[in-house]
Amino acid sequence: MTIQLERIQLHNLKMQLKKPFKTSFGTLENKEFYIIEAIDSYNNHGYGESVAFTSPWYTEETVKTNLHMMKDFLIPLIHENQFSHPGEIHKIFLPVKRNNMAKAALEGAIWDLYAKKKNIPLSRAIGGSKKKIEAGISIGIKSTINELLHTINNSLEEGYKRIKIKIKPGWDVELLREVRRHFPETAIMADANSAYTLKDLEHLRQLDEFNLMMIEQPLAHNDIIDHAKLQSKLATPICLDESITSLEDARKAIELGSCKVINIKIGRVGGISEAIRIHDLCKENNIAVWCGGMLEAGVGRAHNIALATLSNFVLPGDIAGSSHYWEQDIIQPEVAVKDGMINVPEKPGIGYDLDHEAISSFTSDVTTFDL
Ligand code: OSB
Ligand code: MG
Repeated sequence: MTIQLERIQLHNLKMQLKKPFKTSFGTLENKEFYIIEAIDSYNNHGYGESVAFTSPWYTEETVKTNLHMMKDFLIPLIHENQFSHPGEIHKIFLPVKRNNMAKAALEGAIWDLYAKKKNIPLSRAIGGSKKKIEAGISIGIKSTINELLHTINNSLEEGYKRIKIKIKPGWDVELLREVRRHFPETAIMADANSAYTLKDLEHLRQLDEFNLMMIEQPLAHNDIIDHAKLQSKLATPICLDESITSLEDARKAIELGSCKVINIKIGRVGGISEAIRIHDLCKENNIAVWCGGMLEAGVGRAHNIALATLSNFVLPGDIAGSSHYWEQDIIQPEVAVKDGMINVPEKPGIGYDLDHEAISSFTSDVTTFDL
């Protein structure tokens, strides 16, 4: 049965992070994004969240390019094409090159709407079966090693199952040595966000002594060749993040031996459907995957939780609880982490109610498209 959308609304929100989040590419202090609300002829409401930042330092997309793409290209494509399943949206969007976060935001709203129509949780609609998922935490670059050690300690007390530490040249070997000295058994990984090149090979080889679970995206955002060379010389598994933007990217990276792990982010790969295909390909090839994060508010976080219920998400993701990021989130109940686990909601769709009062307090602008 075709899904008949009557209206799409783009709610522009701005939320302040509890603490600034520093990476090798810059510092994020607040998050501006769109909540996409898709409404069908039966008055079902589906919600998606755009994940790009205001600056193009992580990938090329921004909050403004997301709006431009959705408004001028992607919503018109939804309007012109018939579909009966969210799995068809990826193909409908194919004429538009890249702009994966804009595509994923709209597709996500349609997935939620579809699951609500079927009266099943989103996790089940995509084929997931876990009842709980493991929560990991991503810790930004701090001013001192002591501050980092304290943050790690607090995160472990809160129950998080693995600690990811952001690194960059000058904040890496010495720091990880100290971290290992204090936390000899903890599951620890490092994320470089493309801060190195192959010229740093000898430097990066020093990381092998710390028994890290993996090193995430050490080299360029668009590279898989040099990562393959680096992986052949490193004992530590390489995990790709920025470099994997599609199923094709994943296939090539696996063929070349560029990584042993892939971080799947729904926004980076253009939606849940492509994320599932990457998950399946990795499973066939014994490549472990985990769900990455983009400092999402509640709606995006709910989509990540649903995705992480698929069977090959065998490692804890960057899916922390709402209170790690926000004084107040935009869903009810908020995402809670208990003993390092998050319960997968059982209600239809994303499984959380929207806190409309909170949403309006963060909203500066709403754009409506009648279809
Ligand atoms: O590289 O995974 C990343 C945040 C912003 C941009 C890129 C990344 C991250 C994180 C945070 O590591 C993950 C999260 O807690 O949402
Ligand atoms: Mg990363």
